[in-house]
This record gives sequence, C-alpha cells and structure tokens, in this order.
Amino acid sequence: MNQLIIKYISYLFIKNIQIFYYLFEMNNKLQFIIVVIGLSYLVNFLGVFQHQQEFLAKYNDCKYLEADIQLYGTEDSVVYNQDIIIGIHSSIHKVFTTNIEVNKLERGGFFAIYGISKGNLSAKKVKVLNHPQHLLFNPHGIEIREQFLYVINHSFYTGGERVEKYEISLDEEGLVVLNYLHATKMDPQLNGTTNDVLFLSETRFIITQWLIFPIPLQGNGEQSIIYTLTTMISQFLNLKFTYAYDCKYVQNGEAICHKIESSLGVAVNGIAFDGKDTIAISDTIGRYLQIYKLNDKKELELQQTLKTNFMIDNINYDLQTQQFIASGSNTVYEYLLFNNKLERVLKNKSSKSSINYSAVVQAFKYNQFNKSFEPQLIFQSSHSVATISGALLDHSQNYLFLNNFSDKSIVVCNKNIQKK
Ligand SMILES: *[C@@H]1O[C@H](CO)[C@@H](O)[C@H](O)[C@H]1NC(C)=O
Ligand SMILES: *[C@@H]1O[C@H](CO)[C@@H](O)[C@H](O)[C@H]1NC(C)=O
Ligand SMILES: *[C@@H]1O[C@H](CO)[C@@H](O)[C@H](O)[C@H]1NC(C)=O
Ligand SMILES: *[C@@H]1O[C@H](CO)[C@@H](O)[C@H](O)[C@H]1NC(C)=O
Ligand SMILES: *[C@@H]1O[C@H](CO)[C@@H](O)[C@H](O)[C@H]1NC(C)=O
Ligand SMILES: *[C@@H]1O[C@H](CO)[C@@H](O)[C@H](O)[C@H]1NC(C)=O
Ligand SMILES: CC(=O)N[C@H]1CO[C@H](CO)[C@@H](O)[C@@H]1O
Repeated sequence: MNQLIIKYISYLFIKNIQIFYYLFEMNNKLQFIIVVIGLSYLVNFLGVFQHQQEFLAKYNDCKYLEADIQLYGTEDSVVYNQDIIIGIHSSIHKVFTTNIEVNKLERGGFFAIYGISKGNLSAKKVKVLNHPQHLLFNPHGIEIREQFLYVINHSFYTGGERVEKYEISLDEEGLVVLNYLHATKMDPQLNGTTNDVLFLSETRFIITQWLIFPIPLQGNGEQSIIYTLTTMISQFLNLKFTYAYDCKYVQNGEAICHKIESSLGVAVNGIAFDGKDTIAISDTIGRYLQIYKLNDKKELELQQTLKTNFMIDNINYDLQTQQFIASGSNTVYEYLLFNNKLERVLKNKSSKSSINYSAVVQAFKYNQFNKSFEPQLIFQSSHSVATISGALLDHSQNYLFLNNFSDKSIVVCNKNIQKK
C-alpha cells in the first residue's frame, strides 16, 4: 500500500478540475449522472467518510517502543522465541513516494525486541556477520523458518531484487546475531515490486508481487506516467494483474519461479504459513484473504476466499492460538493524507501516536464445525500507530506488536487485563 500518493493526488486534482469544468459546461443529464456516479465511486473507494469504531477490548494502551537505533519504517517482524521478536526497518516508503537520493536514505537493517516474557521490553539493533556494513539494504518482507531468516531486499539504486538468507544465533549475552549466508535473485521484471515471502522448505518459497510494473532503480518517482496511471486505474477499478509466485531458491543465481494462477489479484501482499499445510495470502486493494492447502503433490490449492472490510497488508501465523493474524488499515484516503503528516509524526517525542490513522487487526481461525476459516476482530484503533503494516502477538499473548512502514517506531499494546 505504499507508492502512488503524490501522483495520485495530482491526478485527482487534475481530474477534479476537469470534472468541474464538465459540470459547468454540461446540459446533458446522462453525462451529469455518470460524473456523479464516478465521483461517489471515488469517494467510496478512498473511504473519505468511512467511520471506524474503536475496538480495544483485548489490547490497549499502545505506545512506541524505545530503541537504541532509529527504527524508521519497521515494516515486518517475526516471533523468534518467547522472549524475542526479530524485525526489519527500512525507508521503502520514502523510496516509493519521493525522489530521495541514495545517500540521504536511512540505511535499512534489523532490530530485535528483548525481554518479552519478563515484561521488560527493549529494542536493539541486530549485529550481522559476514556482510559488509556499507552495502545498501532495502529490506521488506521477512520470514523465519527453523534457524534461518529470509528477507526481501529491494532492487533500489543498485539493482537486483533479491531474497537474502541468514542463520540466526544468540551470543553470550543472549542478543541475536545474524550470519549472512547467501541470496537468490528475482526476475528483473519484479524489480521493486515484491512484498512478502514465505519459505516452505530451504529450497522452495512463495513470494508476492503487489505492483504490476517494475519500479525504476531510483524509486517510484522516476516511474513513467503511463505505468503509474495504469496501476492507479487498475487498483481503482479492482482489475487484477499481480500474482504470488512459487519459486525454487537458486543460491547466488536467479530463482526459478512460476505464477500461482489462482492468486491473481489487484495488489497481492501478505503471506503466511501454518507450518503444516495451510497458507494465507492477502490482496490489500482487492480486500480479501485467500486460504490455500498444499495437496499430496505439494501444490497450492485454493480452498477459500474471505472478503474483508479492511486492507490487509502483512499476515503472521500465531502458533499459540493457531490462527492467522492479519493487519492493515481501513481507508486509502488516510494514506493519501498521511504524507503531509509524516514529518510531524517523526518529530513528535510523545510515546503515543500523534495522529489519527486507522489500524485493524483480525484473526482468521479454522472452525472445525463448518470447515472454514472465520474472522475475529482483535484490535481496531484510530490513534495507536500510523501506516500499520503488520501485527503479531508474543507467546504469552500479553502484547500486541504493531509494525508500520512509515511511523517512528514499533508500537506495543498491552493486554487489557480487566476484560481478560
Ligand atoms: C530491563 O531491561 C533493561 C534494558 O534492557 C536492563 O538494563 C534491565 O536490567 C532489565 N531489567 C530486568 C529486571 O531484567
Ligand atoms: C532490474 O534491475 C536490474 C539490475 O539488477 C536491471 O539491469 C534491469 O534493467 C531492471 N529491470 C527492469 C525491468 O527495470
Ligand atoms: C541488497 O540488494 C542490493 C541490490 O541487489 C545489493 O546491492 C545489496 O548488496 C543487498 N544488500 C544486502 C545486505 O544483501
Ligand atoms: C505529539 O503527540 C502527542 C500525543 O498524541 C500530542 O498530545 C501532542 O500535541 C503532539 N505534539 C505536537 C507538537 O504535535
Ligand atoms: C482523532 O481522534 C480523536 C479521538 O477519537 C478525536 O477526538 C479527534 O477529533 C480526531 N482528530 C481528527 C483530526 O480526526
Ligand atoms: C460456523 O460455525 C460457527 C459455530 O461454531 C457459527 O457461529 C458460524 O456462524 C458458522 N459460520 C458460517 C459461515 O456458517
Ligand atoms: C518498530 C518499527 O518498525 N518502527 C518503524 C515504524 O516506521 C518508521 C518509519 O518507517 C520506522 O522508522 C520505525 O522504525
């Protein structure tokens, strides 16, 4: 749900001028009706008047977590054990929405949150071995499978969309250390457009693509107007052009991938695996969640499509409660308005969110009786975090962690004890 903004707004602005022009010129009723219908569709699509009810029954008191590094854009994170969560932070939002120069960009990296079971949370930078610090790193989706960590590294600036592999260990102080192993490259047509990754084994992974056209190396600001308009219109009209891909990891070479035909969507985004045979994939703009099962031949078979009223970004599987945790925001409109507020958000020293921005967290759990997945609202708030992208619960379920792609730190919400 990143890109667009500036072009979207300027486009709408130009469009509006045209519309007003037509309204004044028009004496044809049919044209008038078409314009009104178009405008109301637009207002509805953007969610301008959409009202969100607060739902803080399970988790509340959300605060930014203090960290020893600037945690700008903690897009995604995963549970490592009962005490530790590992995540990535990067400035992909800026690359998508501005023409920022590479030397002005905050370096992406890894962070970990410690002290979860003792309730003494602290976030720290994670040390990476065998990987020169000066190399550019634009991390996005992250995945943990056994002792390995897999991360999407976008192609911005230097080129080559990649999935990087690290081995996780703990040093004598109990801090996470990542040992860089190797990478596989993605097809150049996917430059800058992948979003989340899932490893079914060490050699097989599924990766999602949320944008139709490759993003130029210098960022989305350099994207051709034709591509930008096509993307916008397809999102606006719910036209499907993006996929999830089933890939073979080729160490230091290009991954061998094929489209999962049934995954065709508007903006295919989050993906998660229950560790056994079930996979969930979200379509952020299409507003639905798809549930797949691995069949005897280990192929993905679509089982269920659940419409959602919010825009799911990332999904995590919670082992404790055996459910998928999906999160995202409610409206496109808030996102479009957000860019103007970004500076204000980043400069505000308060540990509470300084702006209103909808955040929704829903669980999807298998119901034995009617043999399907069903949604359950876990959290819904307008003033907890801006640009929500992910959510996860710790082992004890005492905390709800909220990731974001452009707020100033990761947000922690406490379990609401009164109401259990
Ligand atoms: C809590 O965390 C802080 C900072 O990480 C550490 O200095 C302190 O010793 C911890 N306290 C306990 C009781 O673990
Ligand atoms: C993707 O990035 C590579 C650099 O690794 C570049 O050579 C290629 O032209 C890019 N492809 C597209 C379609 O932009
Ligand atoms: C991330 O990908 C870029 C582009 O392919 C590459 O130049 C860089 O070395 C990678 N960074 C890491 C940390 O692997
Ligand atoms: C910072 O955020 C806090 C909490 O939301 C708010 O009360 C305060 O007015 C904000 N300060 C500025 C300068 O915006
Ligand atoms: C933000 O939310 C608070 C609490 O619901 C409300 O009082 C306030 O008017 C909202 N601000 C804006 C700008 O919508
Ligand atoms: C599935 O069964 C539950 C009862 O366990 C019921 O509450 C729910 O409405 C059912 N869902 C559907 C889609 O039938
Ligand atoms: C915890 C976390 O990921 N926080 C990030 C929220 O988003 C901002 C901006 O993208 C990051 O700087 C924070 O690190």
